[in-house]
Amino acid sequence: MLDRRDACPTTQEHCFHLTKASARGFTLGRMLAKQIEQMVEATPVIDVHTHLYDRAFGDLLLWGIDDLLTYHYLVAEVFRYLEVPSKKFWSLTKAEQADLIWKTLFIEHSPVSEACRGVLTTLQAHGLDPKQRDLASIRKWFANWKVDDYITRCMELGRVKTICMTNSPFDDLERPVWERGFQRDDRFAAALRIDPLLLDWANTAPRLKEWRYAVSSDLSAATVSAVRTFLADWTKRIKANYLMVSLPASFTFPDGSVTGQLIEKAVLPHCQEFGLPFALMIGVKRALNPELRLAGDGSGLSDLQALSNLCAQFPENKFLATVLARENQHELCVLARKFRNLHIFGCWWFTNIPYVVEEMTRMRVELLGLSFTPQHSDARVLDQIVYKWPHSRRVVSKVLVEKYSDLARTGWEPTQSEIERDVKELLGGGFERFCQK
Ligand code: FIX
Ligand code: ZN
Repeated sequence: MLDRRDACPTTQEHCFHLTKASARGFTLGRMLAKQIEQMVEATPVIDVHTHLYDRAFGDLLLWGIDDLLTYHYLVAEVFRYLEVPSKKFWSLTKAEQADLIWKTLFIEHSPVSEACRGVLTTLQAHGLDPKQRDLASIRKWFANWKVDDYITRCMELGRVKTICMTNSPFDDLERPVWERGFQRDDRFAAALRIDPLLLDWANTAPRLKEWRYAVSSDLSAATVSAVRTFLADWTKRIKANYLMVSLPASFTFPDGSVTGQLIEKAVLPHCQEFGLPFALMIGVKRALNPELRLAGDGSGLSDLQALSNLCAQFPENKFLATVLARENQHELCVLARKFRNLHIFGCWWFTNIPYVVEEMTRMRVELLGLSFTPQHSDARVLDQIVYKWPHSRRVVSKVLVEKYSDLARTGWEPTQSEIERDVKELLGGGFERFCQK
């Protein structure tokens, strides 16, 4: 096998030369594949959607082993095995729930699911030895950390340069912090989350009224104007980078519903005025099993005609989108090929397992080149960026190595700086440009 990395005769730069690999044709040399992996590992990422908070929000920022173990992904998994009724589970303290999850998912069974593996990757990255199976000493280690230092450590380990938060003016714990004001940590970017406005108008209108926005329950011009004032106030207050909603699988547009009217008359004109994208996460079935609380949401097949209509009817608006059902992913890629005002991102929630991330990333590259954002973490616990990013990066680099190898077979030799450029594009550069244009 010939493994060369000579200076390219046509440029001054190094090219990733081909290795002749027996009868299977050409592949990139193993050393060069390693270099691509290292590049993907080392490039800082913009995490475009999380549920993490600037430290000014105090306890809203979850971190540490007990929060890690009681992540709702793990709660859903522990209920598969538990004999205790859910009421009893919810009556336990957080530490007791964590104990039970550790015992059930890590000690009594091998922790092979993606969410379980994530906990172990995190412990390992911190230099803890997961095979000791010693939760007490893990807790002791975490107890020594101060949140400020821990934020920096997790961001360094996950190689995350910016964390986009999910910021809801409708959250009674979050709202007062914004209203009081605080010194922003510029590593945390804001996103204005508006689910209650779009999905629960009956209960939201009275709240807006209480906050002195002159809305009535109808959607008159005066009400729409007051909603726009509300959106403008909060966009400015939090310096929002985009507006966001998560929508049920049954979402349709246009359909004359209150949701549709608010999107059309208030949200989209507002986004246009402020030059902001509107992010849609489509396909959730909330409270499929309410007993499981946050862990009880499900997934459904969506009709992406709604997204297609939005992109076509509002070409001046920018849409960020991710969809939950695996079965919707191909259609979403096709839509992104048709509409330049659509940028797709992330392998959301149930699709964030290596098996599906790999197929989605490969499909997206094959249909969209590099004009998409392969992943977001959706982290709810700070520590999760320490595992979610390495797990995702591994898959992204695997697909990239495969794709550069395919190019190499044609005689196209990507240079190191071209690969660097491409990786930056995928890990936040493309997203940033889409948001700015
Ligand atoms: O709507 C969302 O932002 C979802 O990501 C969450 O509701 C969900 O609970 C989650 O954490 C998924 O990863
Ligand atoms: Zn989320």
